[in-house]
Amino acid sequence: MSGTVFILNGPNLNLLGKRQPEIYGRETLKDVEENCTKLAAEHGLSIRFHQSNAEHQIIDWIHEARETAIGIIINPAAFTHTSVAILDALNTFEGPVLEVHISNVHKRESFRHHSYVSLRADGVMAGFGTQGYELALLRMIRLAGLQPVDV
Ligand code: CA2
Repeated sequence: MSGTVFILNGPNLNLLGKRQPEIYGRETLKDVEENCTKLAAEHGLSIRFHQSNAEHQIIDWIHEARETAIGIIINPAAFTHTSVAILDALNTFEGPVLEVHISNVHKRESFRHHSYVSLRADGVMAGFGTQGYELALLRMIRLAGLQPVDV
């Protein structure tokens, strides 16, 4: 394996696939983890996949990633729109950061249009459903230098 990518998920995403399928689809977070694990392995990467409803836990994982990860993919969920603390933590991480939203936040309520995390993210996926995680991982594979990158 040539590196580890942290995939971090914020509050209520443990309910993925179990509630509001019209917004978030039918795949569970376990399904997303399995898909990402398989894709990462195909490219010689490993992943650490986590979800928490607690802001401090997400910050602690970002700190851990500083020591061990080549990149972070994060769906901060509602903390996207509120958390300066998660932004500050991400600003201490030196590798690529990709932000994922399952839904198209720009098509939803105006309070979802602003993201603190986007001030740090190198790229943002929104509205691609749970496939957005795999698309972000493919981008991470490029950024990690495992495939050529143009921009
Ligand atoms: O679209 C996304 O991925 C969001 O990050 C999801 C957050 C929301 O606050 C953001 O604005 C956009 C909410 C996550 C809640 O996840 C659930 C999943 C299934 C059922 C209920 C909640």
